Amino acid sequence: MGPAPTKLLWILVLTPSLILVRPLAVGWRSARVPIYVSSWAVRVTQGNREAERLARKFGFVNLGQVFPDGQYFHLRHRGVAQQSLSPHWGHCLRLKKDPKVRWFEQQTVRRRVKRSLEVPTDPWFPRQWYMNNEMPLDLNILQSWAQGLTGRGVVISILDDGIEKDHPDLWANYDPLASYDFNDYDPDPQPRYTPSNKNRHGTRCAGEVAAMANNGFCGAGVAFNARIGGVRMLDGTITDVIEAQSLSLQPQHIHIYSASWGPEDDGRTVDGPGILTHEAFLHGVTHGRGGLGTLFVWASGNGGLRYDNCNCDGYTNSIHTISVGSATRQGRVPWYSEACASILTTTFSSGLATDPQIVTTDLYHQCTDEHTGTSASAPLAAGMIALALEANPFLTWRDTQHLVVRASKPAHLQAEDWSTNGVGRQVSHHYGYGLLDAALLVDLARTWLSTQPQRKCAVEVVLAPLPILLRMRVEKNVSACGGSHRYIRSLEHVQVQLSLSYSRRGDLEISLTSPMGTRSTLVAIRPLDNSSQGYHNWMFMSTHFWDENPQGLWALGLWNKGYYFNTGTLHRCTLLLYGTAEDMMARPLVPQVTGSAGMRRDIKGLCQEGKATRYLSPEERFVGLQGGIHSPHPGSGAAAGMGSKTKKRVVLPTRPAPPTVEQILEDVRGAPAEDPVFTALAPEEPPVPHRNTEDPEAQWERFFLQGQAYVATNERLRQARDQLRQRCEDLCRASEELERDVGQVTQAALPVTSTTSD
Ligand SMILES: *[C@@H]1O[C@H](CO)[C@@H](O)[C@H](O)[C@H]1NC(C)=O
Ligand SMILES: *[C@@H]1O[C@H](CO)[C@@H](O)[C@H](O)[C@H]1NC(C)=O
Ligand SMILES: [Ca+2]
Repeated sequence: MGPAPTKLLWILVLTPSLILVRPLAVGWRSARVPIYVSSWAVRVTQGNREAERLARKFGFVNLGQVFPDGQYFHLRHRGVAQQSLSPHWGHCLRLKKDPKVRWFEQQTVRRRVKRSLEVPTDPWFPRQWYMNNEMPLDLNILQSWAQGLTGRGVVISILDDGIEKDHPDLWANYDPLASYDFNDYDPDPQPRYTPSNKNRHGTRCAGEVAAMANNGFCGAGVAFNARIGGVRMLDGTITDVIEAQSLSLQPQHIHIYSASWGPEDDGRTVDGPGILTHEAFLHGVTHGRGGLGTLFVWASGNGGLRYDNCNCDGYTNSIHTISVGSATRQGRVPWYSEACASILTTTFSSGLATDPQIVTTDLYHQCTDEHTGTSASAPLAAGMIALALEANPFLTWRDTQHLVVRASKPAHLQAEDWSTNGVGRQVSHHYGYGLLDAALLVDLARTWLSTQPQRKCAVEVVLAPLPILLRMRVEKNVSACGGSHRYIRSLEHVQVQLSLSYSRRGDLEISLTSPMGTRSTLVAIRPLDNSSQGYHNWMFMSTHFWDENPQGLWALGLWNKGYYFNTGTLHRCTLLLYGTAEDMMARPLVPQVTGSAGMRRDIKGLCQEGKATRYLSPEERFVGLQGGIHSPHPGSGAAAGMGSKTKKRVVLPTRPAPPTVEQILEDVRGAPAEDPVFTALAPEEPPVPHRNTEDPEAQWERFFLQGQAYVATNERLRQARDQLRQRCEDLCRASEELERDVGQVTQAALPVTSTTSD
């Protein structure tokens, strides 16, 4: 009945899902028999002198006091086996007989499972105020880590001025396949070192995403187990070709591209992607990531001081990018921040000199706490999205945006323009939907079912030229392509394609009001924009109508807010609605997996209700995927599709009563070979995303089924894990009772023995 054979059996049974089971196996083993080690705790009243005397007399080594100034001493005996299944009767007897010994106990191995809310030990982590729970409303990243999500298996590339790939806090996560140098056309993205360190930007952004954790250096990245690459493309002449090549580097390998650049933030430029770059975005979202779509995360812009507006920047303004704004620690709009209708979400960054900044890796193997600007916000969001992708690898590029909308909260962010849109969400031109919450994002991601294929409905609002008046409103009653296969019930992005001439472009404020009454400013006045060029087929974009029903009266507003004698002509205006025929607000609002939490012990070993439930690591997830359940009724919802089917396939044991000592002793003789829970966790090959040529409907059908199977399996495994955890806890408790019993037996036996021996 030694521990070896049973342990072996456990390994055989448990290998499929090591991460899940490792702590449980340990817990189980401790439930069997106490293992005695070669040290004793001894209480003597007369302090160290008495302990020394005891040690000399019986051959112990005195390892000193357990508590300072206390009576408890730690003694070790070199002549005793390091681990033994029985206590050492001889030494116990001698201590028992010594009149100066008030109490003693031979120590046993206490197997303790580490609790999940581990805070990284990196020396600069305490300075990472935006993610270390130091403030009540931070990015909630510790909570996602507590669920075991750290970006494992996700690949991110920073498109910037290079990456110091041998940096001590980056090298282990560095991914050469996600890296390239398009400035020198070679595979090495190492930055070019200059006296002013101007090429430190990419390295700083990379550390925010994936700086290594618990390595005793610098801080920790948001997704510290993700793979990180860098594309060097900003340190030289930038062309459409270079941008397009950078954005389409390895689209089957890289999941997320993070970019913190764009046209000059000078408050007067209206510029966007060229033909090739536009094509790169389009190709990325349709073919990248096996057809799920590449994720492009973009910084909104640093033109705040020049009253720039990021809707005049065709990169952040693209429906294919997730545009990220910034907030200071105090929850204010930073001085550099640009507002616009295309911002989707916000993370923290620097503010005034008195505000703390972002901690990250720096050139020359250094660490900095002075990373700033909107450039610092986008990588934080990219890291958080990596956590969501780890939680659910089947998210499409649009699913991700849906989730970001739902996981962003106004929190304590201050702005003059917060307003409630037609589906009841708070939205602002400074922050989009607000501060991104990593824990909420991953919770929602886990149970999210793929959205239907994107529909696009174009509505001509103005065909014949109209003179632009001082303040005018152009209305259009829209059916949202009702009655056709392009009909849209729930909006995602809304674009307005405009051609107009105007004497001073920056004086014209343009707004769009939806049938549900949401007014979004497509461009605010830009005092420095004195151009007389107007807009030529410029695409404005707004995220503020997300999930609204587009049917009804839309209104384009044009308002001269500058020079009274400005004149102009509105040549053309097309409203482009994107979305699906599904009523997205009819989906369940809350994550469905917050149910039964397992019992857990706190640091003191007390049993208590667990707060964070740990979900699947990639290993566990892939184990689960192939055993997935394909509901014959797409649309019936995750919970419904899962429930009945699961129970037929896998008979989960009902929550067991705490086992009796006899049952535990039975367990000692060998774990059951057939455990219904583990049968459910049979290993399979992970699915490999593949390029495909299927039509969008078929592709969506596939994503939907995969996603639904994923959600169902995830839920099933969560239930199984909760039950296992409960069982483990029961066994731990019973084991401790057993240890106590054995202790009492030992103590009780000693006086008897003492009369007959020695
Ligand atoms: C828009 O058109 C629909 C259908 O023709 C009509 O029922 C509705 O009253 C119109 N709305 C407005 C505000 O004109
Ligand atoms: C706009 O302003 C800039 C700088 O103030 C000036 O150089 C330029 O000539 C102006 N352009 C027009 C069209 O007025
Ligand atoms: Ca570190």
